[in-house]
Amino acid sequence: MDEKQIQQIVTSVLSKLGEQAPTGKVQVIPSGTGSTSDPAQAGSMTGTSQSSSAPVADDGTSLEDLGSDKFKKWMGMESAKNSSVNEDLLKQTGARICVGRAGPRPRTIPLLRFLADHARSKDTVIKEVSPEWLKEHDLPEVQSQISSKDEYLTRPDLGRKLSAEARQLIKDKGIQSPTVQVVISDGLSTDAVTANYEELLPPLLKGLENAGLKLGRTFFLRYGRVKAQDEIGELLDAEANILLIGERPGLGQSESLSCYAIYRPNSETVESDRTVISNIHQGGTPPVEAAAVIVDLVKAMLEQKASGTNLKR
Ligand code: B12
Repeated sequence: MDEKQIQQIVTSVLSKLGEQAPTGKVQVIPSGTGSTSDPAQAGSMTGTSQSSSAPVADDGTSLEDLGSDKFKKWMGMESAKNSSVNEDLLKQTGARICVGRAGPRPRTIPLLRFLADHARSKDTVIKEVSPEWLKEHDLPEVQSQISSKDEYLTRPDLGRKLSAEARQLIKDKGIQSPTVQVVISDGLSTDAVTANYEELLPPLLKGLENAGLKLGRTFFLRYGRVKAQDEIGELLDAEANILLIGERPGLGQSESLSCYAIYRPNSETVESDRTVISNIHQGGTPPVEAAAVIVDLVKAMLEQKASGTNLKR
């Protein structure tokens, strides 16, 4: 995709949301210089001798980021019949392919990347969204009936219910009978919240506002599970509830957010009443594009007074 096409997409998404096109040009950040499209760099990493395949320290103080494109797009197969096919495949996915092997064992770079991805995934589950971050984004915090990360992981049932304090705070600080109530929750990925917030929340709220909808006050739900959105929606008598929640991370994607949407949630709500838009992150549905998709989804839900399997899209 060239710069002009990217500029056009950004302009059309922003205009859908009722926003002005940016005055400056969209900045394209070049992908890892060591990708296979750069034979000089690739050569230095795929080098036939074992010693040259080790990543080098950039400034003598730290190793290179094993999660960078340079490593994700690393070509580990050295004797492919038609290497251009593999190179083409590599360009199209962040999946762990074309990593090669050293006899029956993984090669060093894919092994290190695997360990780094695994560590990143574990970190994002365990980390907390800091109170400072919430303050900076003016998000009132409420909590489920969970009191620690350990409990969160072992008691999903309690993550689906609000604590007594949370119920009170939502009643006190929330706006009653909104058309749309937005909630953001850490769920299974803290990075999903912090990495996507800036590009998702402001355009989403602006888009809903421009559609003339009455918005509730956005809350942050700590230790949340999807079903907690029903209780929040019911407490505030919201027509539509939108929950943005961190997804279970994979090995290679730990910043993915999902939007679970439901029309008139209540205690009788079942999973098939819910609609999900998943994989919101820079390498999936980009957050700014997701904002436009969610605005359209909300409009359809309100028009049809339905969500989940009852909604025609
Ligand atoms: C874990 C998971 C499951 C688990 C959920 C068990 C559990 N209690 O956690 C199981 C295996 C049961 C499952 C089942 C299904 N899943 Co599923 N699931 C996921 C996964 C890998 C992670 C979800 C997550 O992290 N949620 C956040 C945490 C915090 O939520 P939670 O409260 O702990 O758990 C709730 C959600 O996970 C939710 N949920 C999970 N899957 C789905 C699917 C739909 C359509 C809905 C409405 C809700 C839902 O149900 C759980 C209980 O309330 C995602 C992949 C992704 N990238 O998001 C796919 C994903 C969400 N699932 C998907 C699908 C299609 C399904 C099924 C319809 C498969 C089927 N044909 O039966 C069913 C529907 C289940 C339902 N709840 O209605 C798709 C949705 C595609 C879409 N955009 O519509 C995804 C994106 C996978 C994919 N790429 O295809 N799923």
